[in-house]
Amino acid sequence: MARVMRISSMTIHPLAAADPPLRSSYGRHAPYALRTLVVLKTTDGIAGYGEAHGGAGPLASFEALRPHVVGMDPFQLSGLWRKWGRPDREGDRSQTWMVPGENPRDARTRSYAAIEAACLDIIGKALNKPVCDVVGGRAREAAPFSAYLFYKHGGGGGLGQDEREDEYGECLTPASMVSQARHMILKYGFKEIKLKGGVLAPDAEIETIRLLRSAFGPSVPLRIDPNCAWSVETSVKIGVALQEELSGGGYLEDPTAGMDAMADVRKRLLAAGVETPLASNVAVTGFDDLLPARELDAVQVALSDPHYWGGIRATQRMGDICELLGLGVSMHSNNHLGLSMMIMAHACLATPQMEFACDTHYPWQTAMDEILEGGRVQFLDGAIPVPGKPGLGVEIDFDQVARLEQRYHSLPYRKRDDEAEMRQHVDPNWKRILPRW
Ligand code: GKR
Ligand code: MG
Repeated sequence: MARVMRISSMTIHPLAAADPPLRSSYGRHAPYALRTLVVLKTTDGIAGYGEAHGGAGPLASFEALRPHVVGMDPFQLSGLWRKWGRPDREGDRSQTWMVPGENPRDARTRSYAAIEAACLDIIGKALNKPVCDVVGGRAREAAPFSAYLFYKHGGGGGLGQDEREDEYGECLTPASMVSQARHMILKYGFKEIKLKGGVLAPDAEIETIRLLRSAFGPSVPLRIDPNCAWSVETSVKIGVALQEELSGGGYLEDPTAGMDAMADVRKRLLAAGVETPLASNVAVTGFDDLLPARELDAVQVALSDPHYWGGIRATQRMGDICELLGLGVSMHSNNHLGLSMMIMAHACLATPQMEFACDTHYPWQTAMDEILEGGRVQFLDGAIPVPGKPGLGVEIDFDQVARLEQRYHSLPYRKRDDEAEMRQHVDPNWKRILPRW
């Protein structure tokens, strides 16, 4: 009988990486983004890595999960999902429009996702296969990503000695967004554009999209995501105004808050002859949102995320369900480092239904805070090819991890709070109001 491999240790590293002052309807990003690195080692001496969101909440969740992980066979992921991964149906309904990236109901699912990534990394290394092949093979040879544009204040992120060069500069006008797009596309080769909206008044954001359209032409699909900043009325007005610009593979993402309001926007857009799909990572955050989204016709493109939905295999399950329901699939992102970049790439490679270029915040992080051995993940024409190495295809630079971990402990940040940053630096009375326009 084959010898069973076991997880012999689990180490959790809380990390802080410099992050520029990006804006969204939540407020403004803090000078550091928090992440968590999970390192699993096996009795055979194989190390596997997972990355998750950061701060005190995730750390507690990983500690609670530890007794289930140490001693387990890394191949036995279904049992761990059954015990731990499934979303807590008794918990509060998703509130991602209140706290960016936080879905209280899915805390366990998110910690499961990082453990699964590390186990798949181990399995891939043991079998000498990339993770996308371990989970059923690749649907495409490279994972395409979009240029994720943000209005931002001047500053590259970090504080004091850690301050980063401001590669993109201040960007608070429609014209400067075109420069940001040109820079990012030239550097990475992205073929689709996502604009984070909900920051400037609607007319200025309409102008931004129009300028992007005339700068890049109809072969570059555009999407705009104001994170629910608009009323139904405003969403319809903008959807009608941008009918042409968002056509040809683009979409309107979370214009307004809540499934019913999204359904209302859709109904009114269709009545006006506008078929632009509505996408969501706010109204739809988990498996039990998919059916209502379809029944109400509130969402036509669901945004997956291998961190939030429960890993790479959950992303594949989501893709299958979306196909059955006739929904399109794209991928959401939040601040992340290179390890998550690879987790997202493998999820995309192995999910046949992922027909849109995925979101990524990667251009906003710098080489100085990369935790991968050999530096940053490389894009080829806006996409990440199947890596030549087994597992996730990357190794960790533990000197860098030590630096980012020490920094985490020296900083006061323990959870993301864009509203507080906004009050401190921009508007002392800032409060996130929905809808703002
Ligand atoms: O980084 O500010 C940000 C984004 O707004 C992020 O938090 C969102 O979760 O990118 C995300 C989205 O698509 O909603
Ligand atoms: Mg979104």
